Amino acid sequence: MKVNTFLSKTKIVFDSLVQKRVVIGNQSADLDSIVSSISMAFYLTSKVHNSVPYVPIINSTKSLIKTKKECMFLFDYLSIDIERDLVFINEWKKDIDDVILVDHNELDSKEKELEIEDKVSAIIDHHLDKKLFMNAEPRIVDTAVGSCSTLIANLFFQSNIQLDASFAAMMMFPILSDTNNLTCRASEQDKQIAQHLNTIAKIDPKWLYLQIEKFKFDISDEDLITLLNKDYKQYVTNSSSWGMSSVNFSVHEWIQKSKDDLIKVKKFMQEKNLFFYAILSCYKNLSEFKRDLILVGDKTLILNFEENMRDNVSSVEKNEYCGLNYILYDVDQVSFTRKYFQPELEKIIKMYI
Ligand SMILES: [Mn+2]
Repeated sequence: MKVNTFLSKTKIVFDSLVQKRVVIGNQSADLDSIVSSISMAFYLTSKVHNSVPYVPIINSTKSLIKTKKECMFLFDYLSIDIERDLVFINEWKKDIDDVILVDHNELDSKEKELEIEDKVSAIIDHHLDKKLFMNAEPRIVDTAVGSCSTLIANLFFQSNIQLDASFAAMMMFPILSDTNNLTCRASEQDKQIAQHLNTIAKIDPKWLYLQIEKFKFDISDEDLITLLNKDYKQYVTNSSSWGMSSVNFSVHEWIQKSKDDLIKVKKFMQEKNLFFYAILSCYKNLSEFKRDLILVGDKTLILNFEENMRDNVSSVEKNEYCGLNYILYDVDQVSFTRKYFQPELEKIIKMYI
């Protein structure tokens, strides 16, 4: 079965009156989260003959997804109509009685509001294990892989479920994207799975990766707030909210050029009620990938970071502007993603609040 055929079936189920089982990715709703939810829904549906389809749910809004050019490229490639074929989290319904989490293993604040705590029955993820939902089955949390889709593709290969070329191609998108075409953060398993998928998908991985990269780094016509929202995650530590965006431009360069934008950042934080906000970049300098990081918060918190952030970053600038305190770092290695920094930052925040 093709991906778009499967999705149209799930949409019928979602709009009907039957009890629903859903698969939901993380709140950043990046390629990995979207693809993981669709492929896991198909895996669970295919495992049982004549099963009512599991419905993948996109953990974001339609309007935000439309700003993500690499996601729109994926939908285009698979002839998925985002108006017709996809379900978004704001369409949540009361008769959903089984929730599978992919690409995350704890509930975000929006999910908590939906009161689904006692409905989570399975987890497939590659982030730091928060040891929640210990009775979930399966419960696979493997931080070694670059992409959650690798873990789901592996489930397919361990079963005898037929995989259409469209599904195989779809799962290659996040694996190649998250590992820079298997050159960074790629485990042996990512490499093997990508190769295996490609025997079915038969696409040139180099071409596919370059296309994704082109769309991901094309920020020419975007305003700052859209860019900050595109790949954003919000966390709660000791009942206070903080957030972290991943962006595709150098934060240092941006601050140097347009310091006034920090006022927009201040507004962004106020709107989301954040006491602390981090922006982690991944950008291309000549042909090399680099990262920098800015941390924004009150004076004491920033001082706390200055004293405790020692590993894998070097401080570039600490400053105050329009009542915002911030510290700017160069990140030593491009392999340090948000997945790495989130628990690091959380540790330091906990010392402070
Ligand atoms: Mn992921």
